[in-house]
Amino acid sequence: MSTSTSTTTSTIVEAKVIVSSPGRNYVTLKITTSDGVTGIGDATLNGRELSVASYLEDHVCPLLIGKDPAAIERIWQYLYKGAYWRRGPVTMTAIAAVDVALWDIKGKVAGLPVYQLLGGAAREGVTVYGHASGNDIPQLLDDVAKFRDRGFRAVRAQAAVPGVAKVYGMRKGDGNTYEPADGELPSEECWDTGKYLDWVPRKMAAVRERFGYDFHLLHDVHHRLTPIEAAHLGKSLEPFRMFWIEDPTPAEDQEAFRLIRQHTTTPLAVGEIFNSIWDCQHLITERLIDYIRTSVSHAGGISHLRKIFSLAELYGIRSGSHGAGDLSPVSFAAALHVDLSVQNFGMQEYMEHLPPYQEVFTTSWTFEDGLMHPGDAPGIGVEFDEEAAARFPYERKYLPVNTLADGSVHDW
Ligand code: EZ4
Ligand code: CO
Repeated sequence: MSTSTSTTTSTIVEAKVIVSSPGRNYVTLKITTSDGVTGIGDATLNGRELSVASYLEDHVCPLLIGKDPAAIERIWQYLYKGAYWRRGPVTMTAIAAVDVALWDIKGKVAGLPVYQLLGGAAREGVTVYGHASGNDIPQLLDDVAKFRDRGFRAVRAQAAVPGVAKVYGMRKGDGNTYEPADGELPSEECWDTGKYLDWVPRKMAAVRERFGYDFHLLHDVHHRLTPIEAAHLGKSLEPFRMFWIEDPTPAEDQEAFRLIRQHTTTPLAVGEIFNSIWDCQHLITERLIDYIRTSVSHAGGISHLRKIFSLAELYGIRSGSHGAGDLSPVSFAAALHVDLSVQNFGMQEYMEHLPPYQEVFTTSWTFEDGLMHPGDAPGIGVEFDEEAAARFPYERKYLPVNTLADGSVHDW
């Protein structure tokens, strides 16, 4: 039986997975149609890259050949329902890569940037936040100043915790990245909740004292607290009017957010490790959060992310897409198209990619006065140079593992 749902006679003739490391590992899916149109998607799952590459190469690419590239929703459902084994980071990242590549193709065929296909621009630009960090407060303040001087309207502030050797969010050297997943084997960090809880309000007080309240201030807790500890942190940060605190607790436990919320008016954001709308359902419908931070690449692509954001819109919850450097420029551009077009956009994370990524990915987005725009090139607006990618072979890398002082494993 024919599965074609449009009038085009175009079919998918090739689906290829390219793993490369221009600055860090990226997995890219390239789909080609019988009309010679190509589309690209990002299938990067930091520290577990090859599993998605295999899922695509061994199990998904063969299914795409001969299918109608215009039938994005049908292909999405075919890969999701047709696999029987649903959800999970590997599956949903693979589906996301297919989805984004097909939107890229649809845009190129139509001669329109993807945001136009999604309904057009709902705003002039996308507010992004930069990543400031420092080994102490003066260094952090210098870094915040740099972002403000560049025009950023929002800054995330992370800093070393006195007495804790290595902490999430700290840059290594002068590069833009802070967690390049730096070892052949995982490095270890040692966590101390008490020291952290004492320190964060002092740090935020210093930032507000120096720069005032005329910009958005954010902070990532990175899943490390219990609900009652997170409630304590939220309360202690209320004077500094945070835009949000992100991932306060390990979010498998959606109900935990009810307790945090009963105690604090500091806005809550969560979702970067979620993979589907089902991971967000309870948090959204019970109004337990303020921002949903699912990403294009780890939550099923543009098609699925839009469904999540539409559900959130019903409940007055805004978007805040994950945009760390381990999401390739393809995902980041795709996120900008979604951000520009949805009514309930809140904030977009922007962690600049590491050189020499430009040798492989050519982007058309712009940054001006704190706002980003995906550009008006047809499709996603990112070009991928396969020959250049071949110069940067895959390198095995892991994210760090976190332990407590007694040696037990803690959330990283
Ligand atoms: O640690 O994407 O908000 N950003 C983050 C990220 C995550 C990485 C993990 O691969 O928390 O920096
Ligand atoms: Co985060």
